Amino acid sequence: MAKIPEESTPNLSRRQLLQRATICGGALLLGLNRQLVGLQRNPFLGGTFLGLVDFIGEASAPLDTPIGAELDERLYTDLSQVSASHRVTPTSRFYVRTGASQLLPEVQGWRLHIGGLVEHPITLDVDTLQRQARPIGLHLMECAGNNRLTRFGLLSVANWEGVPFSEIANRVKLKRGAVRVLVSGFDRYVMRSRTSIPGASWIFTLDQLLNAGAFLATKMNGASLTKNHGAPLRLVVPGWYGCACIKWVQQIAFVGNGARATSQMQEFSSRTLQDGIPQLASEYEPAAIDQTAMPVRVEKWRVDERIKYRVVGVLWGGSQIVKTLEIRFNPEEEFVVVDHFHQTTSDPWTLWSHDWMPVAPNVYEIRLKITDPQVRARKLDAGYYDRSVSITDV
Ligand SMILES: Nc1nc2c(c(=O)[nH]1)N[C@H]1C(S)=C(S)[C@@H](COP(=O)(O)O)O[C@H]1N2
Ligand SMILES: [Mo]
Repeated sequence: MAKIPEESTPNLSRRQLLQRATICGGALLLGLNRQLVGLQRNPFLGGTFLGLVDFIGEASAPLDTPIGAELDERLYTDLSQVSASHRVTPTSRFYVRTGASQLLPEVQGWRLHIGGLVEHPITLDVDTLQRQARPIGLHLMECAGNNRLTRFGLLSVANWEGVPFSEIANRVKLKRGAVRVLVSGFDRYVMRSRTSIPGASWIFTLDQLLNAGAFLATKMNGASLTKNHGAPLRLVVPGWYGCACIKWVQQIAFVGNGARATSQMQEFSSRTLQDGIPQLASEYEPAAIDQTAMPVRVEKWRVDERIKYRVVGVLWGGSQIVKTLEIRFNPEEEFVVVDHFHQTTSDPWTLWSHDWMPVAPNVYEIRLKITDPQVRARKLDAGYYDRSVSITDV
């Protein structure tokens, strides 16, 4: 597989570095302990939780803290906090891949234009859409550039509300040949980005949007969208990478089959595993997330005078329910079946855990494998989601 370009971390200000230094340690552990008590199947009950083992070889970017501004703004979610009772990412910790522009218009008076190959273009005000919105449920979002350098923190789950795309499409009568849909958001910024090309829009086939259950979100986790998450309107395409989930949506245009790919589609072509950088929208594969899995924390316990570890992780992506998940602790070791894994839905993520007693102190590179036939797991199998820990105590 070709090398996938990485999301780069903007430089941190001194203040941000200082903030970071103060949030480590105690508070996190306390919070975790509380969550662990809430875990249903805890094979280590009765043991003492000693702490988390850090993943090594990943960037030291701060987690759960906004850094940078505008197009370069990022927030990496601390995934070590995910548990059965914390399946949804609180909005203040939901990842941010692009911050809101300082030029973003006010929400009052925001309009959505629906045009292109339609009999009569229409303009909807945001109030109309907000009145039409309803609960949609939990959906995961992941940036296609999520990787070690971002500590895999460009991955989150929210409980969404919004208007199904089917209802938006029903408001207009399509002309012949209107088979694709161009969704565009507001994208003018004051600052010049160091890491991204401005201009967020994506072209889907109408069927792709309908089959995925795409919707225009107005709320997440019970409150209006925040500016950084696309207020007042953002597209969510369940199962697709975040780059297709256009924020600050202003325009929906029905277009023909020959439409050219947008700059956003081209910018993300290798991260969405396209073949080269196709010129036409029709030459793009859906930017869907393949099935994948990774550890999110390694817990260290003392149980009956012995040191034991528990690896907790998530599995997400794809559209099939996976039966068997396997784990390997170094390329020389064999894959073994993950102890506690049972998937019931492919969206959002599924938590799994595995009890582990390493044989010797060592650096272990943890990789997961999905062995079900016919499951595409290209990034997983290429080692893209490998995470390493250094074990000193066995
Ligand atoms: N208008 C607009 N929408 C956008 C982007 C953008 O830069 N501009 N970035 C996309 C990318 S790359 C991702 S991963 C998701 C991130 O959404 P979030 O910041 O709410 O997590 O938004 C997508 N939508
Ligand atoms: Mo992204």
